[in-house]
Amino acid sequence: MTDLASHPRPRPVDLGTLAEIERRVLWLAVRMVDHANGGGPSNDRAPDAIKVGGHQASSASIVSIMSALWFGVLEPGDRVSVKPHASPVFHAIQYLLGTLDRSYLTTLRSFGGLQSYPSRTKDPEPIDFSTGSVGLGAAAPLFAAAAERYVYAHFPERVGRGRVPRYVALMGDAELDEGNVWEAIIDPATQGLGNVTWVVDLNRQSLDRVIPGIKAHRLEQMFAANDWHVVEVKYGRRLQSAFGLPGGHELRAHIDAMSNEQYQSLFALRGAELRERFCQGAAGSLVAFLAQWPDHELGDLVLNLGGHDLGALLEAFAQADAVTDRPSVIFAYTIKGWGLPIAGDPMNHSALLSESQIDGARQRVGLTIEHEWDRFDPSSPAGRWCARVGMGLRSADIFPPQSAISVPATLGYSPPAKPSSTQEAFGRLMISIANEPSLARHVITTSPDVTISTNLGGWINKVGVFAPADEVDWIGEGRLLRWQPSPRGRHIELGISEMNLFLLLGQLGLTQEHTGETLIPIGTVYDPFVLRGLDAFIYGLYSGSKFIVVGTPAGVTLSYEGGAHQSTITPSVGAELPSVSSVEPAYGVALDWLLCDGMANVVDRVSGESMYLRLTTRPIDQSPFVAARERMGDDVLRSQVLAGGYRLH
Ligand SMILES: Cc1ncc(C[n+]2csc(CCOP(=O)(O)OP(=O)(O)O)c2C)c(N)n1
Ligand SMILES: [Mg+2]
Repeated sequence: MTDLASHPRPRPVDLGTLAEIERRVLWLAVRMVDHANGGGPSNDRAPDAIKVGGHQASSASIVSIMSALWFGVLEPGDRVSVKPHASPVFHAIQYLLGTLDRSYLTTLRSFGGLQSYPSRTKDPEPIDFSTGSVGLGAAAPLFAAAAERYVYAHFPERVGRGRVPRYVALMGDAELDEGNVWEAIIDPATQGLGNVTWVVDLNRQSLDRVIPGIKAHRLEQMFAANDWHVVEVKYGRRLQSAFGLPGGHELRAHIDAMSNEQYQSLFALRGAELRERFCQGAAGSLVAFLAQWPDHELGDLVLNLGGHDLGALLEAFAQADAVTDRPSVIFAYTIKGWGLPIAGDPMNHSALLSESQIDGARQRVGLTIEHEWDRFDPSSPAGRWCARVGMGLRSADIFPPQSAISVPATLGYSPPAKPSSTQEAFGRLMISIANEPSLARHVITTSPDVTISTNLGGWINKVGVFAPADEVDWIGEGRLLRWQPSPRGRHIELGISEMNLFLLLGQLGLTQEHTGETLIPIGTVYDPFVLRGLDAFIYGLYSGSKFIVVGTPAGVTLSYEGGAHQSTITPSVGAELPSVSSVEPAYGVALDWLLCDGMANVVDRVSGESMYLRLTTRPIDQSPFVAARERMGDDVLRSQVLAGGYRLH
């Protein structure tokens, strides 16, 4: 497998130019939201138009991180998920890079325009990961990197340009409230992915409030306990140099001990008032130390956080790159609404700048109304840098072609004479797939600790379990089931997290788009527990992923399993969800045809859909279907099965 230690250092970017780009990105993002809400001279909305919304403060919070990342770090092929409310920042960057046409800047949140949240399937420019349901987009790059690790192990020729791309997630701090984030990092299948970096935009605010007692340190320990490399970008350079002065350590200790609420309240204050609030609870020696800064400079000092220090951010990304044997997380301390009059206001989540505030912001970046949407002058340093970075990043995603995958119309299933169940047939069909190497090489299975009880044992016996490096088979030796983890295995075993199942399936079903190699992912789960992963199921479909999920056993009566194992509403889930065909075959041969059709649909990246199969452990007499085949012939019956219904006599 390719060495993950192949990341070059970030490009040597001029910090002055980077700061100029950062300010322009902020302006464009803020103005896009303003325009969407009817602001500005190009206003063509009725004054009583419905509230459109948009998030200027959330965008401002992450503008430094995203500017540093795109203009100082990313290389072709790297993949990034962007927190939902930073969509305007993302589009502003794509515009400056020359990837997004100017006409889109005035279409945020309008029909056919830029989406409120980054969307793989609906936005006009390439988006690596959709986001929106907080926590899911944050975790997606980790699973994409796990999927890519699998692809590179099985198709080493797919390692593009001799380097393993970065997988970066940019997330809000409140996204760490979502349990799926922790389920993701704890799973053995996501361990050791040194090309993954998460960046937490630590502005200490969520939607409603300043988050009480959010203890970054505790969160950092949770990552470290899961073997993540933790990087902290807490203080900007002004604060760091103040800490270095005699007595400066007291300043640091005072800030570190301060509650989020007290710190956040400083943003509303100026001059002497700010000094008084900041010094509450401080020792006399610290008050004396701070006297060297006049009132009008104190705010710039004590509110100087590292998440807006471009040099500190580039250094943090370099530290993340340097650790290549496990994922990294960067805790970047930021200010929600940074650089705007609403900075740090606890109620700023959905706040919009007034017209005069927009005028002020436009002036601060040196633009007039006539030129407010302009790109940089192409001959200026910022203009040249944007063009150079844009050209480089756009050169990604040209993959060497892959040979066609041919999926047969049938795996030749022959039903047993005695009654049998669809789950039993599924197990036998998977063995048939294993016996067709050209097909099996693209098929990958995964399951949240129900591999054996969903009948994948025979398949595993033939194809083995995936692990990044060879492991000893401690379990299988001398038994019927071989459980031999190795880079050649074709099954990824997960812990009992249905969220992780669907997040992984979602990313396995996008390897064509991310790596150029199509996989046919088949996940198995007890059908009642599909609902435990439902939001990630929806997320995968919305992202345009293609996969097969097998809910088995399914049904209202799982006999001895009792009431807790009844999947009563999953049929309607399957029927209601778009982009997935939901089927519940009764007979083994019907399942054979459907499974083949499902695989062909996964391979068809243009018009194919995902498939949700509900199977059962109840054996039934197969002879009525045998009779139907004789009566109608396979061609007719098969087309009726695939269409969704057929007649038995
Ligand atoms: C699953 C889910 N629940 C709730 C929301 C509504 N929501 C959107 S953003 C947000 C708060 C996000 O706070 P944070 O992640 O800290 O972002 P930031 O402060 O950067 O805006 C909430 C509750 C959502 N989008 N998804
Ligand atoms: Mg936040």
